[in-house]
Amino acid sequence: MTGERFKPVLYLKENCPFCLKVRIFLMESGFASEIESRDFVPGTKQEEEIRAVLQPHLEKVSFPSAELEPGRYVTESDDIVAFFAAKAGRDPKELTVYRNYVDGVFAMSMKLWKENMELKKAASA
Ligand SMILES: N[C@@H](CCC(=O)N[C@@H](CS)C(=O)NCC(=O)O)C(=O)O
Repeated sequence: MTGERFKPVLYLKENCPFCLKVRIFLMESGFASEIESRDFVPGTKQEEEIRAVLQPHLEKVSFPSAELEPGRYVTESDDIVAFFAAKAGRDPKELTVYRNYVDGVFAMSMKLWKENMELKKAASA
């Protein structure tokens, strides 16, 4: 027994827009020091190692992923933010940078991604 408190572990992929959402929330809320983050660059050995850790605990590995409590693994960025927001006693909607990112650049990139998918589908039909 070490007596050390469990810190949630966050698995983040570099340049992933969903991971950036969680990163911004943690930084702006001041909660970043309460978690342990494991970042990786796609295509590296580190990614393989992280996927091997997560695989047994998740139906489908995606990023961000987190072990929020011992043995409790989740993947949805909104669920991860909601968990940390509750812990931090912060409402994400009241965080200016977070809200600007989610409603601005993030929403726009999702819209463009969907449009691109639809155009590709139509072009190949
Ligand atoms: N709805 C998910 C979407 C996450 C997602 O699609 N993440 C991408 C990375 S940007 C991913 O994990 N792709 C599959 C993979 O890398 O194996 C969320 O909000 O967390």
